[in-house]
Amino acid sequence: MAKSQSSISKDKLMWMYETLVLIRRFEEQAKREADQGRILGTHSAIGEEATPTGICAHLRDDDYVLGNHRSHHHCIAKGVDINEMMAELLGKATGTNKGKGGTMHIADATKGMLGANGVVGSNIPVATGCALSAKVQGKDSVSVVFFGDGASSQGSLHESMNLAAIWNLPVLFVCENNRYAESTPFEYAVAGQSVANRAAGYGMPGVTVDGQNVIEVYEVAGEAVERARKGDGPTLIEAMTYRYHGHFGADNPMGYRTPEEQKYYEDKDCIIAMEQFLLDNGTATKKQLEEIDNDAKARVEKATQFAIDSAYPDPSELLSDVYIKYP
Ligand SMILES: Cc1ncc(C[n+]2csc(CCOP(=O)(O)OP(=O)(O)O)c2C)c(N)n1
Repeated sequence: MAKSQSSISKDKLMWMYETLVLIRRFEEQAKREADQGRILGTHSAIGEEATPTGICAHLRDDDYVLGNHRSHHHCIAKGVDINEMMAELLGKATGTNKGKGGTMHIADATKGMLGANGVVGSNIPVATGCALSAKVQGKDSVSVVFFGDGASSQGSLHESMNLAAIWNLPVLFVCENNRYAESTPFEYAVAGQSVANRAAGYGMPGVTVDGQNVIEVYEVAGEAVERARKGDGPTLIEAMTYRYHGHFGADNPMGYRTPEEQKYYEDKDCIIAMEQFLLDNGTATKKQLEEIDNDAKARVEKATQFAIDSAYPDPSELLSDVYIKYP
């Protein structure tokens, strides 16, 4: 599966596997919640678990992550509590945003998850600002922003990459290239057919990585995070990945892609590949992996019950927390 893995500790490998599985089980449950009508729907991250997992494996609570509209996997990989996440999806007062943000605004500043965001491309300058703030304050915190191939042609990315490069800011620009912006194919919409190549225009490294391979993402991210932390500036990473479900809600029409293409990516599934890797090199047994999966299912079930049992926010809370003070 990977080029080199000898330097990765067993704890880190197991954390990555647990995180991949927890995201997958959470997202499956989010779909069930939508099917039962408890929520209107979500932008599913099933199929795309490996990118934030491999990257966040290098991050601390005082590093920043900024997401987009499809961000449950970013939040879980950054350590946000899944009880609070599920409660947020259901609009409950115990949610990360006290039930007033929903799926596209999940945030937990104590974990450095500064927010998902429904406006495509909008968090890229925010992440750049976080990196500037860390630099000005003399901290070695790193800022990471995740965005899609659709967002990669937004002016906000290009303005941010330029500033990050001239100011040598500690930021990772991470494009999760899942090949479609809603139904618009990457090949049609992105000139030059590569997001990573655009880094050259800003004098920063641009790396393409297999976004279905968590170990490869981990290795590429390790170099980029280290570079940012020691003051050597930004990196652009393009992770080639795929979303298994429709753009929003699992039942969106998907006539714009073929069953063969879907199968190609499902055969490269990040969880199956990681399982095989852990078994082949003797890091874990089949039984241990099954226990991890069962544990993830139990945690998601508990989170769902927590969310269902929680109260809705009181109407008197409507205007509170409109502005927050960063801790
Ligand atoms: C500024 C803006 N334009 C359009 C939209 C509508 N919209 C929501 S998601 C999306 C596609 C984004 O595609 P991409 O960035 O590739 O992310 P993906 O959904 O593939 O993860 C669009 C056009 C929006 N939310 N914000």
